[in-house]
Amino acid sequence: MKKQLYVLQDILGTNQKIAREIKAACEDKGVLVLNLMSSPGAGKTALLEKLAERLKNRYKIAVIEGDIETERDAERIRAKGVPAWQITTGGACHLEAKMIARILPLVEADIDFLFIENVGNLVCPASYELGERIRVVLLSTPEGDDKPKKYPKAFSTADVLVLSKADLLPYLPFDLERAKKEALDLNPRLRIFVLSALTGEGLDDFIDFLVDARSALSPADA
Ligand SMILES: Nc1nc2c(ncn2[C@@H]2O[C@H](COP(=O)(O)OP(=O)(O)OP(=O)(O)O)[C@@H](O)[C@H]2O)c(=O)[nH]1
Ligand SMILES: [Mg+2]
Repeated sequence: MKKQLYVLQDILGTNQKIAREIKAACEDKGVLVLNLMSSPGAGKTALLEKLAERLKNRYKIAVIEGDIETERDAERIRAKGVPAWQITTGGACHLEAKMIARILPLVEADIDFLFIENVGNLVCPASYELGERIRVVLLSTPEGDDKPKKYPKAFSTADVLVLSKADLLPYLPFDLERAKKEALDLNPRLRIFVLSALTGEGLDDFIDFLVDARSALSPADA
């Protein structure tokens, strides 16, 4: 048991070291790195498709996609005219920093935003930093308002909570205030956005937040 613990500590320690190197290198270049986490199907790629449409004419953006199998999500992003790299983990339930480090040399150095979509999973990705400045957790309305306290690490380690699929709120017994309160109880510094990638509602506020965060990183050339 003890040996298992040491091995896990070693894996996480190595991951954190690589993640910190990625973070420093990207921030030096003025690249805002975001790590999107959620359970499968909460709408990570749909949100990135919308962000691609809205940001690509004003900013240089790139996307790294994480999935167990298939190139599907990267193809969806490329169809929006934004460069995307697909990592397939072949079974692993999360991305690790070393996987991002392998892709980074392929990504243009002068981008403004690097979005990393993690493997759909509300548990394992929370333990692995990827070099992100901003960690975003999505919770979609069909999943239920009771999820933050059941999957606490995803919410307690995030900087931003996106309550997604807001267009479905009229049809679901999802208590927005309960979800917000549960998440804030775990993490009072969470920024919360309620939005729909389908209708675009709430998207402007989220985009303003992203642009401000990018400016704060590099005020001179934002
Ligand atoms: N009604 C509604 N449906 C949405 C919204 N966003 C995404 N969807 C739908 O939800 C499903 C899953 O969306 P994806 O963007 O593929 O979700 P994901 O989180 O990227 O999924 P994985 O990559 O498999 O983890 C798709 O059928 C989308 O069309 C939304 O804002 N409203
Ligand atoms: Mg996806």
